[in-house]
Amino acid sequence: MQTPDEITPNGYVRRWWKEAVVYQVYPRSFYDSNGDGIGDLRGIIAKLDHIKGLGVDVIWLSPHFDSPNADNGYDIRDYRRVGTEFGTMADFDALLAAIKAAGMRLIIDLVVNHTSDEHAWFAESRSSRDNSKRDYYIWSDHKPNDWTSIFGGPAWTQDKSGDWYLHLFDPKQPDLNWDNPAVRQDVYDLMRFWLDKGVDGFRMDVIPFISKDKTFPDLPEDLRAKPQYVYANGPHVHDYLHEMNRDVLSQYDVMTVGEAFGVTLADTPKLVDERRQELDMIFQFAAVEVDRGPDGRWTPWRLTDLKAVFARQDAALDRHCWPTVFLSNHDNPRIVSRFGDDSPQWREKSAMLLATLILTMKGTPFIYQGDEMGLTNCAFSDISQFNDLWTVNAWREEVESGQWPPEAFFANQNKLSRDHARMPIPWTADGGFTTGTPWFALNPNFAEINATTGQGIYDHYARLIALRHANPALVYGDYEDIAPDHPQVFAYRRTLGDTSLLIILNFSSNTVAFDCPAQAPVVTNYDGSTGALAGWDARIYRLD
Ligand code: ISL
Ligand code: CA
Repeated sequence: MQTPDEITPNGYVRRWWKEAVVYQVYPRSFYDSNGDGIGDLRGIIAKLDHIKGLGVDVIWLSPHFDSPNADNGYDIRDYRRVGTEFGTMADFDALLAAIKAAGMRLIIDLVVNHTSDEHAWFAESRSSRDNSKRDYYIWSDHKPNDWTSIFGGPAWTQDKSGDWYLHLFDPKQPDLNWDNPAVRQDVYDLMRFWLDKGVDGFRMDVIPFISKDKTFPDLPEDLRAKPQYVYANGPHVHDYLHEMNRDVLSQYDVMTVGEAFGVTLADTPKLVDERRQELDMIFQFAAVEVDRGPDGRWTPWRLTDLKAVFARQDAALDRHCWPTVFLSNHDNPRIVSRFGDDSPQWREKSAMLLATLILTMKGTPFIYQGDEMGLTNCAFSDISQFNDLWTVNAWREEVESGQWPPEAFFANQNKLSRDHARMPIPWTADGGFTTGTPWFALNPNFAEINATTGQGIYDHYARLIALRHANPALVYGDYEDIAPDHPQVFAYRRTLGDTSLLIILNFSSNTVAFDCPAQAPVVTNYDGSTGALAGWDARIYRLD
């Protein structure tokens, strides 16, 4: 018999994945166990105590599949094979078993908007116009419209047959044709393959892009710099997600989180309202876009804008919807450099403050590897130092063409590049990522900023996660911003039944007077803080 759902005093259905804290591993850069310079699955097993010690519940593993790595694994050649650089299927099974033995769960990346152009389906599909897999991808005998790839350049490429295929990302990432029922069945089968192994769910890459408007209108002028808001609004996205839920996901006790690139806050409930049976949660991009201008380039951000995002998110989602909380991942800069202060004086305090924010907000928190060590952005000064195709393409299109001076390009990339987060993890003052040559350089500051020097930040994460697990109010509690207009202090209450917690965060290096309770905080990043807020002071009070 099924146990009846437990409901919180404010009306949420309790679920394990709402109460979980997730830690993202980007396997290429986590830890190399065999000296070939590439992080691997055995490396994750070797460092599992580090993850477990934080107290997290779920690991999200970025793609570990066979891939030619045009986009570091987000271009999959074979969904049922482990990339040779990461190990074998036996290593995967050992990793999954070790994660379960440690009392944690594992979700994997589902990248099915597109495959690699080296996937067997595409090899067949492009082989001739009448191949049985032709319709697995999106072909046209002319270039249908002016859509652009998210990575730059046109989204249509002409192939050998003379026809054009659609790729919303790199030409090596052709988009699958989800209108073909055989494609959907094949995707559902590969999902079952991993679910039957015991994985606990999926993070779904750019999932709102799966349905295309086949009338292929040109991009509207106002969305030319942000075409994701067009691509995410295809006609059948909800039909397909509902079908996937009904046929696959609902048969397992798993969690799903869709990467909702191009989805507005207002449209979020359509994907996650539990009554619609599509996805459990999505990553909404509003918070990580506070420092992006209308052209997508970096622009200074204000705390009041970030607070407004959390307030709007809370207003947009009722008790039938569940949010995620994240300020970093493998596509974003380092959290402390972006939202904190990575100068030697404030790096540690501000990293702890940001941890406090993420772990006391309503929604499932996602921590990105290395943020618990206080890792920072890198100061890049030459195009040869970058790995990411997005940056390399932008250089070609914007700098080599003379549109942008190199200094402006580097200034922007040093704020926003995806490569900051993809640098190998410095485990020790000697680097400690590999005994060989790393696939990508470590941040040159690794002697000072590494897992050992980051122990204080790590311990703070662990304290906060323990506090969250002990206080349902931090998970489910109502959210109330008590000073939305304050330019430096972010202060909010989380209330559930009789329990209320007050979180006060000084987002500045200045001492700031703020009305705080007289009692001692239950968790703080300063010893016994009372009185005015010190620089990057972060305090949690229990009010009952
Ligand atoms: O990374 C970005 C810019 O910061 C985004 O534009 C990103 O491309 C978008 O969020 C989609 O990301 C996902 O799909 C991409 C892959 O490159 C990303 O790593 C992945 O997270 C294509 O699969
Ligand atoms: Ca390796």
